Amino acid sequence: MTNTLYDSLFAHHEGNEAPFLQLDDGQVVSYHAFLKRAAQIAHVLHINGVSPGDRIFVQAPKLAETIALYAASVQAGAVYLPLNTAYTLAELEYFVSDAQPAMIVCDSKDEAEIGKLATQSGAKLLTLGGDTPSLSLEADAQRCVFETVDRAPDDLAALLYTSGTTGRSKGAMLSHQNLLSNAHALVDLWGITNDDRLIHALPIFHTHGLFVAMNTSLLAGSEVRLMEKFDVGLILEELPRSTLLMGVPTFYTRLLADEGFTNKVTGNMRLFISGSAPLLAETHVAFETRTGHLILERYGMTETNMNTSNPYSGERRAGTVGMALPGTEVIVTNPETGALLDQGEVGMIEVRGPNVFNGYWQMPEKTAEELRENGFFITGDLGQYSEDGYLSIVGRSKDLIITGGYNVYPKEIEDILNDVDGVLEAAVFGVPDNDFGEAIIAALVAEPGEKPDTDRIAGTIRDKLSRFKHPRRYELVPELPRNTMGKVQKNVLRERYANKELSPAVS
Ligand code: MLC
Ligand code: AMP
Repeated sequence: MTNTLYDSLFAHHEGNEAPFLQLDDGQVVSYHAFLKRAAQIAHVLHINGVSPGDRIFVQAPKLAETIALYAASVQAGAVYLPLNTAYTLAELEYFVSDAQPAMIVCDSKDEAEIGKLATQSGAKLLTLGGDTPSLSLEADAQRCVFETVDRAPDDLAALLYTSGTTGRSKGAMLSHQNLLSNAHALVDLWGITNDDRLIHALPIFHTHGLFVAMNTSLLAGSEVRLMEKFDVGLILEELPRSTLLMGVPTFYTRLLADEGFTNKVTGNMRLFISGSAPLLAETHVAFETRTGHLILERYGMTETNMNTSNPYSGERRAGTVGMALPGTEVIVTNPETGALLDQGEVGMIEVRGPNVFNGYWQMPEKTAEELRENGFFITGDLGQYSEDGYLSIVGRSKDLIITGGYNVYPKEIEDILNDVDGVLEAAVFGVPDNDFGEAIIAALVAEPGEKPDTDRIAGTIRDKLSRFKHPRRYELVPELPRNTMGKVQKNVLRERYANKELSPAVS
């Protein structure tokens, strides 16, 4: 047995002095130096008791060291579990209890708070970032060579939590094969090589920034301009010496809103890729008019990595997500019967292939509901094929809001709002937003004779949920619209509030 994921992404760079990561402070980390650091960190995992298959729980800043921790986790045969840096302690508590990690790695500034979680769960705590990060200090003392742990293609490499319609997050179990097959497909399709220089401004705790962007760069040996966060000014500076940008639609609308974004600064660029949320056809057109470049839109999800992509060489069609990746099957079925539908008919998108995950962590019933025995994963996205084979996503059967590329399940927010004194019931939904694509609104029905205080409610939400999940507005309504079955009609609420001016964010 070997560890093909480690060998393919990392080991082959042994001795490669070419630049891998270029950081905001100008520091450059070569592939060779990166590998040595990853090996030192793999020793730290080992001596702190991390065994193959153990989860490493990571809520850490976007640093070269954090990416080396990901590499070390793969090399040591562990399961990498990255978490949104916006998550509150209350949110993290659930993930720790569910995943039972052997190690927690957090930002040094959060050591005291997250230390309590580590103590409760019995996990070893190490830190990254700041002046005296314990993981880095321990790594400094280790050897730069680590004997790679054998892993089979089906063994887990990562556990990524996605929120669920029931309000409870589910851990998607991603295998070595899932990650590697997808990286190969994308590198081939998008023609990524070691001549590329990627502007990396996405977070590194989700599929997009960690796997799509980082794994493809590692496989191809590209240079990565690692930005701590998305910043229009910095991107404008870097574009003339870069070739590739991967982003969510907000990246592109924000770039277009800046006059400095011209065909001059994009002259050296080879490819702009968009995904994680729908790219409006008007953004696609405005982008081409301004720069001469056609954004390449692709479609994926946490459970499946990438499923479809517009062609690199053929027509990139606005409003569509292109065709299935080579090796992956993407079909549209009748949501009730599962029967295959014809081109032009709208139905459930289902996906099968080496990219599709192994199931949800310790949730066999949920896995059985969404992953068919024949291997097709029921995505919850509704789509339609054109006659010439382009897939369009036309809606979702799941009650999901996507804001700036982050998924938010209304149920999680509604559960908290429904528990607030004076609130009879709540409905949370998304309305179109120029910047984030969708913005969150909460409609509240008061208990008879009560008048809920929305500032106090916003305070309750603030303590419990990440900032990106906070409703931007609360609306007190006499009742929620319902259909004859008694189900709340969110489409009616969405239409009712779609064109209303959003008041400043409630924080
Ligand atoms: C930040 N805020 C958000 C937000 N991001 N609110 C809603 N939705 C978001 N996505 C909050 C901030 O906390 C801040 O709160 C206020 O909104 C304004 O913040 P900002 O400074 O304008 O935001 P910024 O930090 O620039 O972040 C915006 C962003 C970021 C779009 C760059 O959200 C981002 O990087 N999104 C990418 C998400 C991603 O990687 N998704 C991939 C998932 S994988 P305050 O308190 O100041 O008001 C996946 C599979 C696939 O979906 O197919 O790829
Ligand atoms: P996540 O669970 O964060 O992986 O988000 C996956 C979801 O994002 C998918 O199920 C889709 O609903 C959505 N998504 C991803 N890419 C696109 C796209 N290009 N267009 C529309 N929706 C997308």
